[in-house]
Amino acid sequence: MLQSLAASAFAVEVEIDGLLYDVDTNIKEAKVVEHKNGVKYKGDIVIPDAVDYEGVTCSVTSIGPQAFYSCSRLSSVVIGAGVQRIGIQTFYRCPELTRVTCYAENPPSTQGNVFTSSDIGNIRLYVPPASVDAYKSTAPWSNFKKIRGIGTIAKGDVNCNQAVEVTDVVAIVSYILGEQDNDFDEIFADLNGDGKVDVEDVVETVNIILGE
Ligand SMILES: [Ca+2]
Ligand SMILES: [Ca+2]
Repeated sequence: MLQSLAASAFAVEVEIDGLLYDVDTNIKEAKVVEHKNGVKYKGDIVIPDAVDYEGVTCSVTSIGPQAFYSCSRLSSVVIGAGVQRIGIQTFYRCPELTRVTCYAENPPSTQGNVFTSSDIGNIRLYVPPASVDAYKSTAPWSNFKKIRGIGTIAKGDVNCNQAVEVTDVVAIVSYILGEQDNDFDEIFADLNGDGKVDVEDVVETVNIILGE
């Protein structure tokens, strides 16, 4: 009896879809926390708006301190709309992180430097279109290389100028040839979604231009 009372008073730690959370069904909130036993999150991570635990839907409202600390193989993170707070050193030293998508309308409040030792100047940030200005004026979010509105860029528009045209074909070819361009955005260049940018994507871009 005492045990069940204690359990109801505190958040429980639970793994859902590969992410570890502190879930509190009383207040219906969940916090993403660092994985245990040296396991590091890697690849493309999606933090949902909410998680279900024991029949209760809990909003994911925060990402805990050091949750993604030194995740050397973390490539991208999607942050759900419910996240309001991000703890200290949450994305400390994530050298392969190149893309952060944050659905929160208001830039989540941050504790200390959330992105210390990650190459924030080279990470792209995607946020709700109406919130771009807010992120651009709020540190540390304002330090991201490029801040763009989610869904405002079409496939094939790799230089993000709102048109798919011959300059985009040139940009993709240049990228394939190994030339670097700061405005180039790989995700919009992978038109067929196979995870790589190659001649097939050039063909698809040309087809868009030709209206096929
Ligand atoms: Ca373009
Ligand atoms: Ca491709």
